[in-house]
Amino acid sequence: MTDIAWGIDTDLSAYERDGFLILRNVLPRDLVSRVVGELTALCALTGVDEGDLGLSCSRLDRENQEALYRLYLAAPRLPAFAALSAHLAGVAARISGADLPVLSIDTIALFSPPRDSRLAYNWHQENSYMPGLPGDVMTFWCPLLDPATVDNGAMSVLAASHRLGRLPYRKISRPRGYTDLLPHDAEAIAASHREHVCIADPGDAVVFQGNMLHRSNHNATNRTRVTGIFRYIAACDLPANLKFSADMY
Ligand SMILES: O=C(O)CCC(=O)C(=O)O
Repeated sequence: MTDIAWGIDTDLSAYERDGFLILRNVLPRDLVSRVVGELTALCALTGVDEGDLGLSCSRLDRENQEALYRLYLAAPRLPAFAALSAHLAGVAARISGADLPVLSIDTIALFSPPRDSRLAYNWHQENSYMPGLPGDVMTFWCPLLDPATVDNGAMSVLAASHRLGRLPYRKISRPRGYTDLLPHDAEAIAASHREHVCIADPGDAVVFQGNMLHRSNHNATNRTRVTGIFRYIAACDLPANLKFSADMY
């Protein structure tokens, strides 16, 4: 099973086998609501308020991408976002199983506007973006506002692709400074692995290993999909550099 309810006796073995797990109801609902409330208040500071965060972000993407970018920068600094990160660190510690602390690498609010190609990522491995880290990065992907569906471009993963290890990649430049690190033979790998579209509700999380191939899909709705991304490593070493930034690759 890769799709399980989170609880004290949850069987986590599929994380090793398939490279990912869908954890149902792993986030406290009141905390997710607080994140949405704080994000909505932050978004209103841009002067755009459609009375709905998903529609406001879509309008910002059309009319003021600079303001949407500033919202993206500020969002992970919100107190409720930090509380979610602290909550998931406990889950990460349990999944990693090691008797060691877990380090938070970064926290991101991903805004995925309709009909967007700029913020939609092709197949990639998280580890490619973090070459300086000593261990495997564990990522939690959490729909925050609306359920993640096929229509709004929920993330896909390729089951068991983490077993391929770190793959060589090509850098593909995209508009406005974005870079894809596309593994060689990504399409052939996609054809030979089971693609799983991560349909999930706010409160659920998909947790996956650093070498798991995954990508965004096209958002065909009029609402921006809002996702929290939380990344951790087990502190198996004292890393020389915990920065995760574009200048590392
Ligand atoms: O939600 C998405 O669009 C995919 C996110 C993703 O690829 C990532 O966080 O690395």
